[in-house]
Amino acid sequence: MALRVCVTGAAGQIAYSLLYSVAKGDVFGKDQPVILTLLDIPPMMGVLEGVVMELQDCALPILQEVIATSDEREAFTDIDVAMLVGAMPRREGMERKDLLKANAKIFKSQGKSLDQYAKKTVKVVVVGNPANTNALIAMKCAPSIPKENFSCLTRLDQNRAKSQIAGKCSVPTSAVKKVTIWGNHSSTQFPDAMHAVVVKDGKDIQASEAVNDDAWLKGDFITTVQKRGAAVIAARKLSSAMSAAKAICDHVRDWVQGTADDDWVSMGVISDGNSYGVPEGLVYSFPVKLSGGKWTIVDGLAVDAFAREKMDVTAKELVEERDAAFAFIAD
Ligand code: NAX
Repeated sequence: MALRVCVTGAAGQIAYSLLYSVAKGDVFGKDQPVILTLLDIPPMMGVLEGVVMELQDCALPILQEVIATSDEREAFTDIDVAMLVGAMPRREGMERKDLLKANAKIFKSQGKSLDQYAKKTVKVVVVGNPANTNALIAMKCAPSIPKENFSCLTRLDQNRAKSQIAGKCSVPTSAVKKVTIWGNHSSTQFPDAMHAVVVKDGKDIQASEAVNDDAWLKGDFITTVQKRGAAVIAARKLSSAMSAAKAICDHVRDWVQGTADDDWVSMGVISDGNSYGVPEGLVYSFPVKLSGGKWTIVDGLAVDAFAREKMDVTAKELVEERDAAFAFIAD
């Protein structure tokens, strides 16, 4: 049976990398047929037609069908996975609250459509910013779908953090494990290497020992990861796209296929009020283990005063975003 996978923002730059990876089997396996449903807004239908042509021209063996549409019902009907990449971009002169309002409207509508048309088992990853709060809105507007099926992407931040540590220790990224991103996918996020492990000369050692530079781990490491998106924009004049697409593939692949026993990943998931002092009812990025298509928050990690302060700052921002966004969708 083919899996139905919806990608929104399908005419955009992240989707341009993402669609190829999904359609060639990077996420669900090289033998798993997929049907892609591509959603974008009506003015982008011409561009989307070009993307469809290119997908056809890739002649990919597992790509069974491509449906391009601006109709949420057509895009979401019976889907197994939703990659919600499309969002209203921040335009010049736009205040943060205007951006929140425009996106609250989009994710309210998409949440309702998921509720009505998608499979109840659908797995949703929200990428479009503000990703955590957009995921929360979609979840709230889709009460018939379990809350656990909604997530937001912080895997790009995790990959960035992993790569920074690997570079510092002169090891491949595969040798860095248990890196955590806490909180919001914004500049308040807390990239945390305190529990991370680096494999060096065949042995697992604490990242703090392998890095051997506490000032860096508590300073430049954190700010580099927090500001990496802005650095890419400054250099490329466009926001991260190839790396974002790769991270979406990593996120969904691990959700479906599971994490390794000796590692965890970060994803934005609903907080239950019982984990690490994070208020209930936020989509907050936690360290999670994945198995059988389900996530569990890694518990029992020690949180020192330094980490506590950073985890609270990002939680506070998410509470403010949530309260503003909920006021908008109540209209
Ligand atoms: P683009 O502007 O290239 O593409 C976005 C696409 O979404 C456009 O084609 C647009 O027409 C479409 N769109 C807008 N409203 C829509 C709607 N209601 N339904 C369907 N499609 C709609 O942006 P791109 O670079 O692809 O980035 C997409 C989103 O990802 C942005 O919101 C961006 O901020 C966010 N990002 C999130 C990241 C994360 O880690 N969570 C990292 C990368 C990226 O910055």
